[in-house]
Amino acid sequence: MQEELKAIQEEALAKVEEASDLKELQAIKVSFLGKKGSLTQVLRGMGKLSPEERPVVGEIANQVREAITNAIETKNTVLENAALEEKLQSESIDVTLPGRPVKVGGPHLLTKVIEEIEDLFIGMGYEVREGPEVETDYFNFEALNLPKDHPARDMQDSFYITNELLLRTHTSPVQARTMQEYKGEKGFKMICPGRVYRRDTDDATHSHQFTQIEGLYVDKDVKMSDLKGVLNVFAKKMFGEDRKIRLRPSFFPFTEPSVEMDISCKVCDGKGCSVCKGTGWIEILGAGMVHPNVLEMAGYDPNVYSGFAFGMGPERIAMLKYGVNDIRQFYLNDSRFLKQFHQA
Ligand code: 2NL
Repeated sequence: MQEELKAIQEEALAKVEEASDLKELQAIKVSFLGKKGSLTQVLRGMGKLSPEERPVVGEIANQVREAITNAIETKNTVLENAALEEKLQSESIDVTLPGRPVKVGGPHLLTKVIEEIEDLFIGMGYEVREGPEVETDYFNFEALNLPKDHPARDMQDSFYITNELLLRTHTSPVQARTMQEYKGEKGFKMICPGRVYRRDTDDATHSHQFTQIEGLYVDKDVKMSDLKGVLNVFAKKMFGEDRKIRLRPSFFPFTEPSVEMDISCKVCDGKGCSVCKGTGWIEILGAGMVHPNVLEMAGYDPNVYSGFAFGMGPERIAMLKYGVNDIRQFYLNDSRFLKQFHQA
């Protein structure tokens, strides 16, 4: 029996030594020390031994069990370390690999142009104001010298919500509201950028919703020459110092006199080409001296105060500056169009 135990120990130690993974080691443990394991089987036969033999064999059996248990434990640690090492190796990250590029968005071209115009006027002391897109008939038309029966109300077909409410057709109501807020008591300079709406059929140059930036300067002694000076600075900063401007007489119900401003064509430098349709000039905006009726309705005494106002379409400005030939490009959000205007 002692021989048998020795043989089991030898066999067990050899197998443990050869075990190549934890699963195999566990199987070896069961096959020797488990309920039906070979050591257990031998120990079951101890009952047949004589009382003298029993303690001797018992001690040897314990030694064998301990030897096998120790060997398994040692091997277990070795295999566990090996398994951990392999896991670390296979899951290791190569920190020297270049990162995957992250796609970054940027402001819309129209947003950039609007912000550029805002910055320009902020630099000249103008405050930026916004107002509601759903307006009252009063602020959108009445306060701007467009009474109910005024033919200009047909000129710009509007989206009415009720008899008194509509989607604003220009940003002028923001200016009318601002004048009213200052109660005719002091001068101010402001611009108001924002979305406006008109019942137009969309095509390359028309959209039923678009943006506008209007400016207003009210004070004692504001003159037409002030308007011309400010517009000249704007045109040159926006389109280049070598641009020239000219003012042509025009008509708006809310200004008198009214003008339209052209800049000299950048493509042909005023000689005449297809871009300026042979005229050498490109129309940029409308402007004028605020109509006395508009000042008066807002609470300003037109005998004491005067003002100039102007209005422009950022889409048109952006189209001219960046060579965009269809206004609908601004609203389609086709990334192939948009990403051309992202700088790194
Ligand atoms: C254009 C022309 C213009 C104004 C807008 C204005 C506003 C007030 C009083 C007087 Cl509160 N005028 N705005 C004046 C002249 C022209 O816009 O062609 N816009 C795209």
